[in-house]
Amino acid sequence: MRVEAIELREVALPLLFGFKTSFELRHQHVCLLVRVIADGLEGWGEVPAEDSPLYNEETVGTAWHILEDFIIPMVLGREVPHPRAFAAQVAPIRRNHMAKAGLEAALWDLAGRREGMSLSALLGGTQARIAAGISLGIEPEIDLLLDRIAHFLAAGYRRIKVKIEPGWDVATVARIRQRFGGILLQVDANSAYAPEDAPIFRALDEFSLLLIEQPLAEDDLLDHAALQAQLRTPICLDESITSPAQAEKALRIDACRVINIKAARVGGITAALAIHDLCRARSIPVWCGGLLETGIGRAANLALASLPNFVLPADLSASDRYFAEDVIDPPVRLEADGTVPVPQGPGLGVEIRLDRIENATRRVAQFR
Ligand code: OSB
Ligand code: MG
Repeated sequence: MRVEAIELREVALPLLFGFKTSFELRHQHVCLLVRVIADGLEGWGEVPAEDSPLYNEETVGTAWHILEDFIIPMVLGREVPHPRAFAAQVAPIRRNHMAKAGLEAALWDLAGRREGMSLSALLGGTQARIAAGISLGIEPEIDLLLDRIAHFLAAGYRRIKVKIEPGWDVATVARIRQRFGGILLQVDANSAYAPEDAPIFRALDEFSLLLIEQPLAEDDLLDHAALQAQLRTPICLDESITSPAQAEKALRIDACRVINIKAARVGGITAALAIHDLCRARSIPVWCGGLLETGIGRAANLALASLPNFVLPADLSASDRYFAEDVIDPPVRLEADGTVPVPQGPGLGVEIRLDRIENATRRVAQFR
C-alpha cells in the first residue's frame, strides 16, 4: 500500500490543573498530531513537543519543520515503510527524536489496523493491564501537594511520583512519608541539580524511594555514575537516555539502575523496544514515562508498557487527570485496582474523536 497523504495538526489542550516541573509551569499541552492515510486506512501518532524547548531541544515548531521539509518527503507517495524499518530510514537526520517518533507511531497504528492486530500484540506485549502511577507537580505549598496525593491514592493510583527542585526536596519527601507511610514513592528532578548537591541526594537516600529520576544534567552520564555510587536508591535516567546506544553506555558505567522509557524521547517505538530488550538482558527494570500526551500518545504508551520488562508502575494516568475531554473514545480510565487496561482493538485500539481534535487545532496542513 502507498502513503497517499499525511496530515499535520498542531493542537493545544488546556490542562485541568497547572503542572509545575523544575523547568516550567504549564497550563496546556501542545503537540502535533500526525495522521497517515494509505489504502483507505489511517494511522495516528503524537509529537508531544510543547511550545518551548525546555524538556528537550524540540518544540512543535521544530518538529513541524523537520516533518514537513525532511521526514514527510521520505515517505509520501511511497510504499508504507514497515515501522521497524522507519528509524533506520530517517537515521541520517540527526536527533529530532520526537518528530521522528510521531510519524513512526502513526505507521505502527496503521500497521496494526492493516493486520487487524492491537499495537500491544504487534509489539509482543504480554500484560493486559498496566499498574498506574501518577506524576505530581511542584505546588506553592506542601499542604496542597499532600491533599493531591491523598486524592490520587484514594482514586487508586499505585505509586506517587513528585517533582523536586532545590528547596522542594528533602523536607517535602519527609512530610509525604510522615503522612502516608510506606507508599510507593519516587522523585523526579528533571536535571535541576549539580554534582555538588550530592548531600541532598544522600539525605533523600534515607526515605526508601523507589528511585530518583534524572537528578543531573542530560549530557552528564559520568557524574550520574559518581552519584549512583554514593546511593542505595536506584538512579533512573529519563532525559539522558536518548537512544539505545546511550542506554548501553549508561548501564556500562552504572550511571543508573532503572530506565524510564519514552518512545518520543528516543526516536520511536522501535528504539524503545531496543532499550527494553537491552535492559531485560541485563536485569535492569524499566517503566513507561509520559509527556502529558493526549489519548493518542497515551494509547501508544500503553501498548509499549505491555512488554514484559516494564515491571515498575508507569506514568500512565487516566485521561481525566489532565484533560476535561480527551481526543479518544473511550478515554483512558483507571480501574479500581489501580491499573489501566491496554486497548485490545486493532492498532491503537481507540476511536479518534476528530470533532474534539478540530476544536483544539491551531494549524493544520495536508501533504499529498
Ligand atoms: O520528566 O517525566 C518527566 C511531564 C512533562 C515533561 C517531563 C516529564 C513529565 C512527567 C509527567 O513527569 C508524565 C505524564 O503524566 O505524562
Ligand atoms: Mg522525568
